[in-house]
Amino acid sequence: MSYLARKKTSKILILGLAQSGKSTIIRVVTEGKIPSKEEPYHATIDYERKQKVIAGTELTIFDLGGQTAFLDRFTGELSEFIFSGVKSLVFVVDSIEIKDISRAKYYLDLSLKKLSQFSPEATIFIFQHKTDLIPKKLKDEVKKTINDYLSSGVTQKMKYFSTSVFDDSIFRAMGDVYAEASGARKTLRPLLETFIRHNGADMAQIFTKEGAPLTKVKEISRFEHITLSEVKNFFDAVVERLADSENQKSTSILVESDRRVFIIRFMESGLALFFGFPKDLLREKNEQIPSLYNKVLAFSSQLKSMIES
Ligand SMILES: Nc1nc2c(ncn2[C@@H]2O[C@H](COP(=O)(O)OP(=O)(O)OP(=O)(O)O)[C@@H](O)[C@H]2O)c(=O)[nH]1
Ligand SMILES: [Mg+2]
Repeated sequence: MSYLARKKTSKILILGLAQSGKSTIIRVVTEGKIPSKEEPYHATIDYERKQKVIAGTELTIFDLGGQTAFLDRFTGELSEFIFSGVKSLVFVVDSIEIKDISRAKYYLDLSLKKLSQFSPEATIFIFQHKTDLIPKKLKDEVKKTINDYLSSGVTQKMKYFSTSVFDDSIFRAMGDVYAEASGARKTLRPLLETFIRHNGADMAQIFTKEGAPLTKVKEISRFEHITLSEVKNFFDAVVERLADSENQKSTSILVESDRRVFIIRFMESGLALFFGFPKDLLREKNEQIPSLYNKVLAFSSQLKSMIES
């Protein structure tokens, strides 16, 4: 056995036609910043690699240039190198450039063929992207048309997301990709469920620090009474505080609304914990806020040791 600690690694491919939005998606979800509407387009030459550690797994995201010459090379002479060892493949398709859809389908089919050859276990995601450009009334129809078209003749299971970098959808979709590729869903969720059970949180989620949700606990991780954007505003407040404090690598913040106490904790590992507790339940249980706060810190330490082990 090797004495060197083996780090868990995972490869993610982001693929799609030129200008479908791949590099923008990666920038938004790894930096947490929403771009301006008039962002100039810079084609990706060849491919770019981006590293991201999620819950102890190092993810390598391959942003593959979408110009035809590159796509032909990736699915041709380079296919073994590109498609080997892949954990997740994300195929991005522009919702508006319908004239290009058959070309997108051609490369999707070719990629799926290579994937089944070199990484048959990989999870496949379809991002029907730039949904902000579709008139509201047509959204459902466009979604159905594109997804039906892309899925025709495909035997593998594919996970569909409608996405835009101008709302929460891209964070939810990439959160799912991260959770799947890092194995975080399996490890984080049971821990979170136990915490919720013991402490009566009615809102709970583990995010990347940019705001991509990594877990799914029924009714508790999908917020209806508060949007992901609001959570991200909380995050910004924490980040500001983090910038103010010199040598603090992890930090927490407590916010109260009329009916809830929110506790947010940023961990050194780049994860963020978000909890909401109903005040009436806290009163009922005679739970004091400082003790609740300590429980969140304890949970964070537990998570940290689990991730590092
Ligand atoms: N309206 C809208 N525009 C977007 C969205 N995502 C990306 N864009 C725009 O789409 C254009 C192309 O984005 P890129 O991310 O560079 O495209 P790409 O897929 O990486 O292109 P290649 O590198 O050539 O393969 C840019 O002008 C982006 O600002 C979105 O969700 N909505
Ligand atoms: Mg690009």
